[in-house]
Amino acid sequence: MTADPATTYAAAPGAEYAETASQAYRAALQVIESVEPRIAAATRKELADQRDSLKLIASENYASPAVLLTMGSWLSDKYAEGTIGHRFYAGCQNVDTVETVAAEHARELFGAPYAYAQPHSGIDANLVAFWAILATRVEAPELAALGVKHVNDLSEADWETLRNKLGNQRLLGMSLDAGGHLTHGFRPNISGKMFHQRSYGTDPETGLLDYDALADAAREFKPLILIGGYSAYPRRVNFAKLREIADEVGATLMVDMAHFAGLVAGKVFTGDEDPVPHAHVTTTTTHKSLRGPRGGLVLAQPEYADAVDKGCPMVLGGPLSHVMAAKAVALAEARQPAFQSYAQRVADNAKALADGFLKRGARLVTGGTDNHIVLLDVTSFGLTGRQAESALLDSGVVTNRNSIPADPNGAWYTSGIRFGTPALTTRGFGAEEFDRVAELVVEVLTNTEPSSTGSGGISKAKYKLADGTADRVHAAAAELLNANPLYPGLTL
Ligand code: DSN
Repeated sequence: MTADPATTYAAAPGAEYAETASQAYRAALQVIESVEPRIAAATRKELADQRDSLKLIASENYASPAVLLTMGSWLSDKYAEGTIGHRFYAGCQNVDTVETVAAEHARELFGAPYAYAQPHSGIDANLVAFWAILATRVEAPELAALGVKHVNDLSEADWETLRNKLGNQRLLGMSLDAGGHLTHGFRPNISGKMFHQRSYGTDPETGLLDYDALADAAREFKPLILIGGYSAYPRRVNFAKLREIADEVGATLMVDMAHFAGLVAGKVFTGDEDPVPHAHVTTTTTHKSLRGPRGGLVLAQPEYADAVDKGCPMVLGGPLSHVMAAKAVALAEARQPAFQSYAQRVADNAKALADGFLKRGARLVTGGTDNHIVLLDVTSFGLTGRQAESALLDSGVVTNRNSIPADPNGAWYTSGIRFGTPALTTRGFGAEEFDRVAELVVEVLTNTEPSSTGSGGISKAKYKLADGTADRVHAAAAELLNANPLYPGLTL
């Protein structure tokens, strides 16, 4: 089960400059230690912990040392509100270069007419997209009808009317328990408060997206914005169909590809499964399957580009220039052929993990996967997601609990565990290792039982892991991890 070094190198950029990166990190940690030793210690410990655990959180990955090192610079110190070549501060020539290069790589990689690299996170990217769509679809026509160029020129009464219109638009997104995201209209999130929202779900029998039901919901609700994309749906989406539905009802199609941007960049999702040519506006984070720094990105068709470009001051303050620089480095990495083999392995490995669960009798939402996510229904083990997540963590397997459709245990305890393959694929794991991961997970869950509440009931949080299980699984995981080292050659 030893990883092929050639594949590991291709999958995890950085091994070729590991010694230089080691020197850089040793020096940096020495400097940090001289100021606040606890932070140096926590930073060292985080690497050790990540090296020693099976990281299966679908939204996490391991960025290359080049990406990580890029963030530790004086670019962090520069304010650069505005856009490229049009800043509200002097001295932004180097930030202009950084943002230009990041946007250029994003456009080339995704084949997008326009890219905006400033959002600090996924929620920021989505807020920029929402307001750019509102500005284009609602504000601009209203201003034109009133013969006014800028909102500041509106009378108080007209501004009040426009504000009410902007705040009363409709949004249709995937429901949280079907796999949608908080920012797609979930009521406690700002997206559910600023929009009149409704959600679409999945077929109750198959767990799959039902395009006919979605079209019916769109026809009835007539949203201004139809959102595609997910954070826990284990299947591919036909974005050409979503665009047809959006066009039929006059909606703008916005796709949040945060989870699967790496599969789009790596050309695993092409044609109808590639959202970028179909969506009017596409948003993403840069740190999940895309394997870059923590941050956001917006791609847009030309008719939305000007409005997206006003992300600052519309929604954002000063861009994080050091992170935009790291986005540029990560996007440059993603344009290398090796990234495509990594992306294909992410999808192949998810299938291997799903097959490993299925052949051991576990129940998966939708019966399998064809992206990077596997959603395990743990009620078949008699557990809640909370109990399963904790028992797995005790055994060195890091996951997160997740709702499943019509979840009987609600959004806190949940009935599912979401698994993702990007991080361990970056480490070099292949199908054989993922089958072994499935075996270890099943071993933990079959050896876990719920505890009583103390007042006669069954707890949704407390559990008992059979003696010896955690040690056995830790040891088996260590074998897999040692054969596929994280940041090979990097020593602190
Ligand atoms: N928290 C991310 C995820 O785990 O999917 C999305 O925001």
